[in-house]
Amino acid sequence: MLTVRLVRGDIAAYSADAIVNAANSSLLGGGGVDGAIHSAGGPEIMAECRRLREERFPKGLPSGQAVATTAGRLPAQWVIHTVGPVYSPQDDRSDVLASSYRESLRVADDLGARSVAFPAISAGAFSWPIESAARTALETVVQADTQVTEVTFVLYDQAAYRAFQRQAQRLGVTVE
Ligand code: AR6
Repeated sequence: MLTVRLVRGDIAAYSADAIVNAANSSLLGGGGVDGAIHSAGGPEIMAECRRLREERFPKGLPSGQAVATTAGRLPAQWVIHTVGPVYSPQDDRSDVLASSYRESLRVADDLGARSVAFPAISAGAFSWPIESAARTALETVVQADTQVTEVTFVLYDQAAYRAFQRQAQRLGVTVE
């Protein structure tokens, strides 16, 4: 049974078995969630990201996929890095966005993580409209086949928090 929670705040400060980073294909850092995670988590996370690039993803992590590293100094045990799609009004990339959530949960299952915190993937620098981002996020996690028992969406601002509340209500998803 999956419990879904909505909270406002900084995901880097959130305590869960695993937190999800809205990364880019380079895995070598950026702004938004990515910047917050690397700056609070310390250099160990980046060192592991560099190794991943050298050993497993020489061309970068494709969008819709996910990979885990240590969480360094963060309260979480692991960071799961996923690359969401850049929003395009001409091209429906919702399946790639859904895949980022599903693949992150699959990696969480491999780690044995039971609680996972997600940001609103693609809804910042990648320009995904927040209502649509929230709908895909919620519907994908509730339909996922996973051993994870707690998913928390950590939303940075009130607008995102409200959008997740509205979409949960529309989809009939109970949130705490
Ligand atoms: N905690 C929780 N949510 C946050 C935080 C935080 N500390 N900071 C921002 N958000 P974004 P993307 C919200 O841009 O759209 C990076 O440079 C933000 O308001 O972090 O997937 C990467 O390196 C928005 O609602 O991720 C990539 O290049 C949501 O989190 C690129 O941005 C996602 O915003 C990825 O873009």
